[in-house]
Amino acid sequence: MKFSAAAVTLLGLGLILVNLTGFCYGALQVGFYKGKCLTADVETIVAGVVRTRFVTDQTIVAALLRLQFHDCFVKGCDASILLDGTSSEKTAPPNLSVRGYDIIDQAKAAVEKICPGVVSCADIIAIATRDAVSLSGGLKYSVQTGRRDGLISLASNVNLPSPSISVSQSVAAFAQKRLSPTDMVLLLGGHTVGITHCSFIKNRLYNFNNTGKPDPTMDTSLAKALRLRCPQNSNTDNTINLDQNTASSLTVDNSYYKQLLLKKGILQIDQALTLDPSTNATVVSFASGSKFPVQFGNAMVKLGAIEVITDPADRQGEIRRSCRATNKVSI
Ligand code: HEM
Ligand SMILES: *[C@@H]1O[C@H](CO)[C@@H](O)[C@H](O)[C@H]1NC(C)=O
Ligand SMILES: *[C@@H]1O[C@H](CO)[C@@H](O)[C@H](O)[C@H]1NC(C)=O
Ligand SMILES: CC(=O)N[C@H]1CO[C@H](CO)[C@@H](O)[C@@H]1O
Repeated sequence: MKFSAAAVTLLGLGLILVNLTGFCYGALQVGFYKGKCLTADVETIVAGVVRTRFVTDQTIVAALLRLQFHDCFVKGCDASILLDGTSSEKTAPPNLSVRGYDIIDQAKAAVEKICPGVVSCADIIAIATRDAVSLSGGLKYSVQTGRRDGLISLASNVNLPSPSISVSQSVAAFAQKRLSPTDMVLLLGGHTVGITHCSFIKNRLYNFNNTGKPDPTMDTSLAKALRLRCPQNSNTDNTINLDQNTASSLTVDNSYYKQLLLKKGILQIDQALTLDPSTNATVVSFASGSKFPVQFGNAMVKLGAIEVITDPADRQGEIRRSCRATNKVSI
């Protein structure tokens, strides 16, 4: 008895020591900015900017979701995607058509005006994305904050999955970020809003897997309609809704999974989720019932926690003054 009490005390001391030496990183938390800005609430300021923009442009939901995914999958959720520069992340080909930078600038300007030097750009991405999701029919999940902004942004770090990746390759890419196959299926549910371009799916429409034929796993009438929208030898790169249910192509709901079961997935990886034994049951389960909103929120929180910098003592992080540049001359 005595011995174990002493052991517990020792263990406790050890944990305190570990904390003092900074070995244990500060964790993300809900409401990190509560009380940090004396005259206003940080999340309320960001929400106002997002709401105002949403009134005139509902496509910001898709823009912000994709922006957060691309930020978090490359060097963690540290706003590295926002840095300008001739060879920064945003100049890498997969960024092509990533949007929403201006909304983050606007939200940053609004918080800096009231509370300078306090709120990271990485947190603004997470808060703004959560707000956009909730404005478009999704759940207002409790967003975690406390991230610091990174100092490095290199196009050569960008290694994002391609739309024709196989399910097992995609599972592996998400596993590298400590996300499960279920998290992956949920996060790909982000494709319930937004658009893609013909260039990403032409292979499925005309010459799938070098067969000279369309992808047999796509609904034949959808393939026919998309061939009209995406002529084989045209230079115009038209856009296509990722959620083919026109009534909900701007809504964060489970319609994406229902469309997949109708063989109306747009990207190859979307449809592949119904074909692979490691993901097909998950698709079926989210296509019905009401589990999606809560679980999507949970998955977004996990996405937002990838490789974050939270410790102020960590020399790799800072609170940027402008989201487009590091405070010091960049390295
Ligand atoms: C294997 C993983 C993924 C692949 C291969 C992938 C691929 C793509 C591609 C090719 C596009 C179309 C880009 C264009 O035509 O301009 C796209 C759009 C989009 N992606 Fe993903 N994606 C993946 C995961 C995710 C995740 C995890 C999210 C968010 C949770 C997400 C959210 C979006 C959104 C919202 C759009 C529409 C963007 C817009 O309308 O501006 N994607 N994705
Ligand atoms: C594409 O073709 C290769 C080689 O024939 C085959 O192994 C692979 O399974 C095919 N992929 C798809 C998605 O049909
Ligand atoms: C998933 O695929 C496996 C293997 O093809 C199959 O046995 C199973 O019934 C499928 N599950 C669902 C829910 O479709
Ligand atoms: C916003 C931005 O920097 N977009 C770039 C994305 O990548 C393409 C291709 O590398 C560039 O041409 C864009 O300027």
